[in-house]
Amino acid sequence: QAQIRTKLQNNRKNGRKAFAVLLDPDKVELESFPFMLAESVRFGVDFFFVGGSLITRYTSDEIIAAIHKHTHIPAILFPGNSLHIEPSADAILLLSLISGRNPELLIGQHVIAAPLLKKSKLEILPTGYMLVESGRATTVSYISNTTPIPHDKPGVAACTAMAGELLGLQIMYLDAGSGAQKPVSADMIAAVRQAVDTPIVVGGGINSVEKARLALEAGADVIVVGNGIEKNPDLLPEIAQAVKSFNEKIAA
Ligand code: 1GP
Repeated sequence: QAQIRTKLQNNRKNGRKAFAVLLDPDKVELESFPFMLAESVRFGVDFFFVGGSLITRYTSDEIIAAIHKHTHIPAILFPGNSLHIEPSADAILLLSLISGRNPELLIGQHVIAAPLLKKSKLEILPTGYMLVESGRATTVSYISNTTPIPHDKPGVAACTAMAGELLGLQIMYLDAGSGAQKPVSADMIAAVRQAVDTPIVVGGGINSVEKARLALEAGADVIVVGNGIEKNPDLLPEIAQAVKSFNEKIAA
């Protein structure tokens, strides 16, 4: 039942890191998609996050069907709003946008989604979602109508995560937004790591092995990469390898 949560908690206990690839239905190329899925299996991608703030082209169900056809990697919804719920996925990051003060994204959409989620077989992953300022306006900051946490205020992020954990949220997701100019800083990840015991997911602007390593060393449990792989498919095996060697070092 709670397979993904259990995996995340066990990883957290053992210091193991995980690699999630973000699949934005607006950016996936369906022709080359099976190859990308095969690469993900080959290099040990742990999770697919499926979603985006705005979906205009393919719907998530096409993407999820392909994931299920070609892999056993869990497809986790990363929804922009309650319209993005797709019951054929394996799980959903039930995001509460705790860095913002927009009640719709803190609780409003959740009320709308609750009966649907209760009926579905989706594993629910209650997640404190924190947007972090990234050097330029991202789609998510515009669409969510919220002010992100300033890049150089790790203390604000730490207190926000603490509050989220006290409210019972089980995962903290620090996101600089897709295509961010600067990813979440190592200082901020480390401050959140010190503040809470939950698994920490970090994404947005991780477009090199170096940036991935910095996030892992600072305390990220899961790193998420989307844009970087869309632009340079070789980044998938490279980052997968970096995560793997990180885990091998810990095991040794
Ligand atoms: C965005 O965390 C994700 O919500 C991933 O961002 O597309 O910049 O990798 P990128």
